Amino acid sequence: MNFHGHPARALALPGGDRCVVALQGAQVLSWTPADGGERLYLSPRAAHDGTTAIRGGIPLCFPQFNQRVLEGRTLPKHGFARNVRWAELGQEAQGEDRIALFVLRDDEATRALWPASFDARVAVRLSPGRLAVGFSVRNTGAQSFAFALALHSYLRVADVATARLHGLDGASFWDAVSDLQQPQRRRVQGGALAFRGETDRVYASGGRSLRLQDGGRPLVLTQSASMPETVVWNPGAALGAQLADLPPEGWREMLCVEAACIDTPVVLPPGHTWQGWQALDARSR
Ligand code: TA6
Repeated sequence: MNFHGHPARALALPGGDRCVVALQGAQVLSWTPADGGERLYLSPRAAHDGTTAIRGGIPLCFPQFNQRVLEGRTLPKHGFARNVRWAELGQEAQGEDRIALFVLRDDEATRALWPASFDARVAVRLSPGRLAVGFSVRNTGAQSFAFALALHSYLRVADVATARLHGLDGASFWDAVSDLQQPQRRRVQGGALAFRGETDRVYASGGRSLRLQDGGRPLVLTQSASMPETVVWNPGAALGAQLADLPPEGWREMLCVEAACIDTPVVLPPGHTWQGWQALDARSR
């Protein structure tokens, strides 16, 4: 199928839950639980040329986060996994759930950017009221390699100014807006997180379950212990206006809450596999 210009695959449950995954980046672009509307933000101005990063959904940042340098090489911002087409391995049913599996292996183009032999998989699991994205990577080469990653989820909110993110009270964080020149500086979150202007923080969230309150629509976010950080990003009006692939008011309708493994890159020895996941739960509780 084609979804807003992106070659994609759809997953659907008999109860009405649905999600759509682009082949580029194995990136979830849409998730609509049966008893509600769209829960992910996809910019109407997102590129769909097959190689430019798609602004919205759940991009996978791999093998680096933002513009950090790994193993002496400068990789593209947020790595290359989100810029390339993944192969679909198929779909399967497990109980009430449906799972779609995608794979990316190293090739000449990836090795030119990052000298690693790998087999990376994305598993998108759609359950009633719930969406989980799992990522695994196996080192298929003879040398260890290091990587950082994030599931850079763009959540749809009615108005970011009234949204609140609960669950990070007491967690330490690094603020990329105010402390960019002080990478070691840490602050501590007090209470729920509200959004006034540009927000770009890396929280040591260590297994906490978070709750995004957006009007009457709560969303519970969980992530694997292998992803010890949560990045919270909203560009605000000024930076939002500079992003050509975001409409002028688009920043109001999105909030990125990203499961991440950034501060200490993973070092993966030959033959070993690393796994991580993030789950979004819209079931009322
Ligand atoms: O996750 C937050 C962040 O690293 C921000 O600093 C911001 O740059 C954002 O990701 C989006 O990056 P992108 O390359 O997709 O425009």
